[in-house]
Amino acid sequence: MRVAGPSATTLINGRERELRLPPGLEGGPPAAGDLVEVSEDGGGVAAILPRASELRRGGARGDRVIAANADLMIAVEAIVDPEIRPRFLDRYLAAAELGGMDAAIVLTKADLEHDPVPIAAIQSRYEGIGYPVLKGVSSDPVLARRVLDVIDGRIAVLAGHSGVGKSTLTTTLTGIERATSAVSRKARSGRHTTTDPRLIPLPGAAGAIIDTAGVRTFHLPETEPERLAQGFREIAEVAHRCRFRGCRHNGEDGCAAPAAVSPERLDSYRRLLSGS
Ligand SMILES: Nc1nc2c(ncn2[C@@H]2O[C@H](COP(=O)(O)OP(=O)(O)OP(=O)(O)O)[C@@H](O)[C@H]2O)c(=O)[nH]1
Ligand SMILES: [Mg+2]
Ligand SMILES: [Zn+2]
Repeated sequence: MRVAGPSATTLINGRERELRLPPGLEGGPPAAGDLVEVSEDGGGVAAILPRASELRRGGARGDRVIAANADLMIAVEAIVDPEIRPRFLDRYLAAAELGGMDAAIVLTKADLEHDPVPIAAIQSRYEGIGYPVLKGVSSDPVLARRVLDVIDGRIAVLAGHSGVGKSTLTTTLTGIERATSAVSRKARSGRHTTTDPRLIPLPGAAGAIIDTAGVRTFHLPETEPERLAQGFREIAEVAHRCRFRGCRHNGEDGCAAPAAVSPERLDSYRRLLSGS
């Protein structure tokens, strides 16, 4: 499903079809991965079906659904160019947990010069809490094969900042050419290349990939403070051991989080709790 102004590209029995989007469509606009009901005349979208999951991001103009019905979010982060930022990674992971998806991490640009020591530390931190972490080069079929193993026939949405290699990896996974563009060295943050987020079935295997448009900064949607810990699986797991019910894990007496959670992850959580 690709939405362009008043119409959406849909996949019907493996063929792409443009369908009209009626104004005021309930729950709309549809997002990549949405399942829709086709109108009686066959030319439009009649309804968006209830979603099994949602990857949402926040923003000044309200939330946006980046992908619907994905089983798995793959957070794509470049090791360098742009520099890896674990705080951002934690926001994506929280968005996946809160949106009802499993998550994994792919670290790209392993071919570019970098210090391996902090990268190994990041890798073991996330593997320690159960997220698969793969490292490699987006255009390398060896990495793609390992990503396919993690996807394991499911629908996976690739999420991450602009210029990290989502579209390059999508092309390696699916053989379908996706627009990519070089990261501007000066801006470092990269240009926004992908403008047509869409679901692409994986060739010769069950499952599909949703390549999304990267952003410069990713914000979580507004989340109730008491719900935020659900976005951090290892905090949620120990919360029942905190002395106080409804503990915010923010320096309270008898909080179980500091002993069980890495300082970096706890810091990410607390920053989100304080709205930064
Ligand atoms: N050296 C190297 N370059 C890479 C790698 N992955 C991606 N690139 C390059 O980084 C640039 C951006 O890659 P894209 O695949 O367009 O990134 P994207 O995440 O889709 O970016 P947006 O669509 O803006 O969100 C391109 O020039 C790619 O060739 C990698 O593993 N190694
Ligand atoms: Mg892209
Ligand atoms: Zn606590």
